[in-house]
Amino acid sequence: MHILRLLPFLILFTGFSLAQTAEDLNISKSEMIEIENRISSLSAVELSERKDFLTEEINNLEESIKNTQNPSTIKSFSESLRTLLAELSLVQQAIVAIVTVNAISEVTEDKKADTVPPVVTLNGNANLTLEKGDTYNEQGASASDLASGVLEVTISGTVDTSTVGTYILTYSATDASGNTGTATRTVNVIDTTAPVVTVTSGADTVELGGVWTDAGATADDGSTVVTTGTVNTSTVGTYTITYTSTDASGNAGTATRTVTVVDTTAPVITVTSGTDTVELGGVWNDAGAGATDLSGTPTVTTTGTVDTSTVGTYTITYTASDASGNTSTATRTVTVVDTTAPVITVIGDNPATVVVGSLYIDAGATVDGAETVSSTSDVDSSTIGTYSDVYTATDVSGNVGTATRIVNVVADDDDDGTGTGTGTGTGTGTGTGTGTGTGTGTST
Ligand SMILES: [Ca+2]
Ligand SMILES: [Ca+2]
Ligand SMILES: [Ca+2]
Ligand SMILES: [Ca+2]
Repeated sequence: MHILRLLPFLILFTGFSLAQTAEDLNISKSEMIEIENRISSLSAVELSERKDFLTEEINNLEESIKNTQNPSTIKSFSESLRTLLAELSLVQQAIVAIVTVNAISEVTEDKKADTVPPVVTLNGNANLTLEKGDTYNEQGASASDLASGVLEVTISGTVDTSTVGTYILTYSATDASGNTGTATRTVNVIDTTAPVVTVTSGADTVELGGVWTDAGATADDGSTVVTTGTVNTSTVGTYTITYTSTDASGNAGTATRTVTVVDTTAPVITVTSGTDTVELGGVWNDAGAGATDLSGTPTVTTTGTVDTSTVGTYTITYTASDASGNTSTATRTVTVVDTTAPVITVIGDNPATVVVGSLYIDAGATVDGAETVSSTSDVDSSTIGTYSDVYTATDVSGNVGTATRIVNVVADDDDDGTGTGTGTGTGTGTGTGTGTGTGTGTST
């Protein structure tokens, strides 16, 4: 039993000189010192009980991890597992140290039968962490036994790097006397890689008022893709669709799609029906034009003028513009016409009376426009009868205005055959001119 009292010394200075470092055990130096201090006060029996306890706890934790989907719970369990595995490894190391000293004592002092199991030493770390999908390389272990020498190591357990989880590999060696020594390696397969989300190519420019269909996205690990964001095809603009995929370990990957709603369609413009034939000198009112567009009511501008003082054909152009700068035009044709004939006013008496034999002078006529008045006359003042002067004026549009003066050539109302009388007459016409007329007669 004196061996047990030597245990702290053996563990700290002899046994542990062969043990793994804190780094190997995946724990901090302070954690390792804390565990060592705790173990060094344990007896061989207590160490054995502690080993059984730890083994059971580890098995329970591993079972819990397998049955848990929640990534944060798995993380917490894995943290506990890591500490327990480190302690188990140190406890086993302590036990090995004890049995080794025991064996030395037995071999050197008692020459008893071999009751000491082989010591199994791992090649590489006792705790490994691999990313899901990595390759696990088995580094093996060696075993030696004081009585049997170097022994073959049997490995049990498997590592599936395609599945997140904690895997325990057990390395065993049995000596010639049937004593079995073991060592374990813990391999944690974790997933810290976010899914890579790839946006499926689609038609992402859509006409205002059109239909946009989301081509979606895929995750490289087959995780579900959740889509957020909307596209309002009734409003021109740029929209972002976000695709998010979260794997079972809570890693999230995202990708975005930009969708543009454009308006490339010109407004529809309609000329409002109006009165578009206007008399020269009259008033024309523009009935305007209306326009519609999916983006809202377009502005309509009008160009062109109508000069109602000049006969002719005029074009009015209406232009409608939408918010995206698309334009439509429409035109209206306005015609200024002259359908009004010149108005002629006869100057002087109408009818006019002329005594037969006297001189008849045409007093002429005026016109309301700028036209020239021409006239014809069939008056024969030497012969009693009814005659007429006909005045005519034609405007530039070919409208003809006429007026007629009736001229009555009458007999002298004196029946003695003589008489005197005077008469004057004036005449005006276009241009300048004067005319005089005299009449003579006799009277009693
Ligand atoms: Ca042995
Ligand atoms: Ca992943
Ligand atoms: Ca438009
Ligand atoms: Ca006219």
